[in-house]
Amino acid sequence: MNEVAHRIVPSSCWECSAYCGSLITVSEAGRVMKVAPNPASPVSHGGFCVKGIRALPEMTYQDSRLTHPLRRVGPRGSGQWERVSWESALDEMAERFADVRRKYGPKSLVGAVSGAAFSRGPIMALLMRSMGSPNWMINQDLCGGCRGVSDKITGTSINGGEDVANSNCLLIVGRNPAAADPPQWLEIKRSKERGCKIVVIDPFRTQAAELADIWLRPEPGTDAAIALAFIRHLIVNNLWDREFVEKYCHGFDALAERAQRYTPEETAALTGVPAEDILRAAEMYAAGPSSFVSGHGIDAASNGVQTFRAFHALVAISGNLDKVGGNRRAKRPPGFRTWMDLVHDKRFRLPEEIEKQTIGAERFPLWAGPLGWQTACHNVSVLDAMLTGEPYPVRALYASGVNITVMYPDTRRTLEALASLDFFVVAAHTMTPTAAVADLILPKTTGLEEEEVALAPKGNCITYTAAAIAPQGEARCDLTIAVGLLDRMRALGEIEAELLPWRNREEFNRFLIGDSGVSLDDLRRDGFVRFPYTMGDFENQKFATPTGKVELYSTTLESVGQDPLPDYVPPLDRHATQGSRDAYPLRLQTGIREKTYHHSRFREQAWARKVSPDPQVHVHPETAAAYGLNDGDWVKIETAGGNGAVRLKAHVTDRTKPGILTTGVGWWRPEAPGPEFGVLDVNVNAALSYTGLADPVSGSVDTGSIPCRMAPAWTVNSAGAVPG
Ligand SMILES: Nc1nc2c(c(=O)[nH]1)N[C@H]1C(S)=C(S)[C@@H](COP(=O)(O)OP(=O)(O)OC[C@H]3O[C@@H](n4cnc5c(=O)[nH]c(N)nc54)[C@H](O)[C@@H]3O)O[C@H]1N2
Ligand SMILES: Nc1nc2c(c(=O)[nH]1)N[C@H]1C(S)=C(S)[C@@H](COP(=O)(O)OP(=O)(O)OC[C@H]3O[C@@H](n4cnc5c(=O)[nH]c(N)nc54)[C@H](O)[C@@H]3O)O[C@H]1N2
Ligand code: SF4
Ligand SMILES: [Mo]
Repeated sequence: MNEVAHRIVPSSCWECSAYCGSLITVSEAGRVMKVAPNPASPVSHGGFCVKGIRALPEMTYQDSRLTHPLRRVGPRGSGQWERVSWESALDEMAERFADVRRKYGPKSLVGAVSGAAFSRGPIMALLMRSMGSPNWMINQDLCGGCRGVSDKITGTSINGGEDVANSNCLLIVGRNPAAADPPQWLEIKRSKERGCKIVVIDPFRTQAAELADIWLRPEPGTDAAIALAFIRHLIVNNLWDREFVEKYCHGFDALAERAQRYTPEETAALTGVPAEDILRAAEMYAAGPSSFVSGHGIDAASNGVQTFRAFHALVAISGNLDKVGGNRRAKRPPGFRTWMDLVHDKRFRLPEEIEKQTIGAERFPLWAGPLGWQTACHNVSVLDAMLTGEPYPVRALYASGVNITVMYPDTRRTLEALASLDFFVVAAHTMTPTAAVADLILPKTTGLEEEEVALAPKGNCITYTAAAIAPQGEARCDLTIAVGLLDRMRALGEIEAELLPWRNREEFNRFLIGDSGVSLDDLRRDGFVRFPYTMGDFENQKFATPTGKVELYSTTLESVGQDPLPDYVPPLDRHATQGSRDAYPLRLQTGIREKTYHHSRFREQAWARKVSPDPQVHVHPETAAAYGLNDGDWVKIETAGGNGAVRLKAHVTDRTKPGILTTGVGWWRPEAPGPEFGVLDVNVNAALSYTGLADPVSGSVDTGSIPCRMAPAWTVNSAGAVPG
């Protein structure tokens, strides 16, 4: 077909949290012909990536796109489906939810979504609350949650506020921007060219480490000690910002005392980083203004909140908070509401006594429930509740925009928990190992088909995602699905409260914009709207902590019996005995990003599989030699406390450290037999544990630094991989 370009629609890509500005060329026939970067975007400055350009349109148009509701006809997981109308899909969903609600109570209904980083997060939370359940599961215990909790309770509020473009020193910690955030990587390279210094803390030699002036290569999980050594260096040498600390910080003396222990020598012993490198890096950071750029590498960890507390305290006492070239605090046009605001807004809440029963709130009060960062559940406890009925039964689940079977650790347990449910619904674009075990699948719109309005802290702007084209087939957006379900629940008399008052996206988006003065017309015209803001205005932009100051000493942590001062806590040890130590002599790092994939997405796209055909595990040459491994050999990996083995393909490289195996996450094989689609074979989460040792504040488990063992047990022949 000869297509004629008809219009260019300014939009924003939402395939990852970089929110790049895009320009979408749409044909006369209403088909997307091209997705390109928008150079005018204040968020991405022309940066973009192949996932936005290629994967998003392909996901929208691929033959395997889900375009109408599917209802299970055979046994669960048998792959036998019938096409049903939306009417009958939503009728069934409402009836089954109502049954469960009557039998087990409203709290036995749970939603699962990625979190309040996308609109589907608050929509799910408010949908569940409307039916009387405080329970919604988010990904953030595995993603950014330790950072989020620390940022909140410390009062820094700097998430997304790295001022890379104006900084004199970037402190990049546990972050791999070349793969994970292409627009930020572009900005980092530009900063380096103009003379900005770069300190990288990462056990793996990333491209950022190669660009760095100083690369610190610690033992995984020991970063807090380095942050405390920096703090000590600033204090001992009088390089801290006395004026800011005296006026706006709580607990400096106690912090100073705590940091005393972290001499360069002591820190070197704890982290494996040479003392002189720690000192040089601390001096570089102290010269400032410096910007702390953090990532997943120090987040999903059993000591993640304490590690972030140490870095957030460093940012504050060094005077880099809300300073040009430092870490900007979150800005917004007055009157604009974020998705996180909706989740916390008093108007959309259940009574406190119900919210306190959110699953996991008792054990992790600063994570789950009314005091929690996002008010969501603790996932592991929800899976427990499905399997045991404790603290109360969970019998029905609606999952939208998450692929929990692949992305939650301990795949077998997740599958067991899902199989135990009375009813399970998934909203998705394509068949996934999660959707494959559902009772009902609802077809979801993609980021080319639905309108989204969001605050983008990175660009100090409101971004706009256009519904550039009509949905393929009968795909619907999350709000439309939620409204359809609630209408039916209302008719059945199974609503608790009207907590999702919007009928369509336009109403929802207009509510977010509120009286901020941002115009939807301007957003539609440009794809973004900038807003003015002031830096360092601490009198007007208060610190939202009990003392009203940046809490170096956290009264919030103290109130729940946790250490109020940042400290280095060794990652929780899954080795119960020396025997275990001998049996699991290596350590596994998971989650390193691949340019072609967003987690478990796009695994069905041929171009992506051509670029990254197999799940790789990076093995140091010394380790490879000790195991008699060659590059390209398949290996079997098991972890201490894990619930199975997985198969990965060895890539021998000195990017990783001896004794450490570094791999990605999100692997499954759409072409393999369902319902597993390889999820118990090549998906690293099948080898991990999700129970037991967790961060005492956020409930996060270690997805890195996990004791493991490896066996070169697999060979590949023309029939694929077979046990060797
Ligand atoms: N292409 C692509 N981009 C993505 C995603 C994707 O799936 N694909 N996912 C998006 C999402 S949701 C997220 S959360 C972000 C994550 O993006 P990043 O935060 O950049 O995470 P990673 O790419 O996993 O990089 C983590 C880095 O931490 C290092 N690391 C591991 N353990 C430690 C440690 O103990 N200490 C230190 N200092 N470093 C450590 C690893 O070696 C790695 O270099 O990426 C986003 N961008
Ligand atoms: N071991 C280990 N586990 C990890 C990690 C790790 O590093 N190691 N990383 C963690 C991190 S950082 C994260 S963020 C999570 C990611 O976990 P998930 O969020 O589950 O990951 P995705 O693969 O992006 O799954 C999103 C699913 O939703 C669909 N989807 C995409 N957009 C939309 C939409 O607009 N609406 C709806 N309804 N559906 C949509 C996609 O097609 C896909 O099937 O995994 C975590 N799990
Ligand atoms: S980095 Fe790629 S996937 Fe992420 S928002 Fe930008 S274009 Fe989209
Ligand atoms: Mo994430």
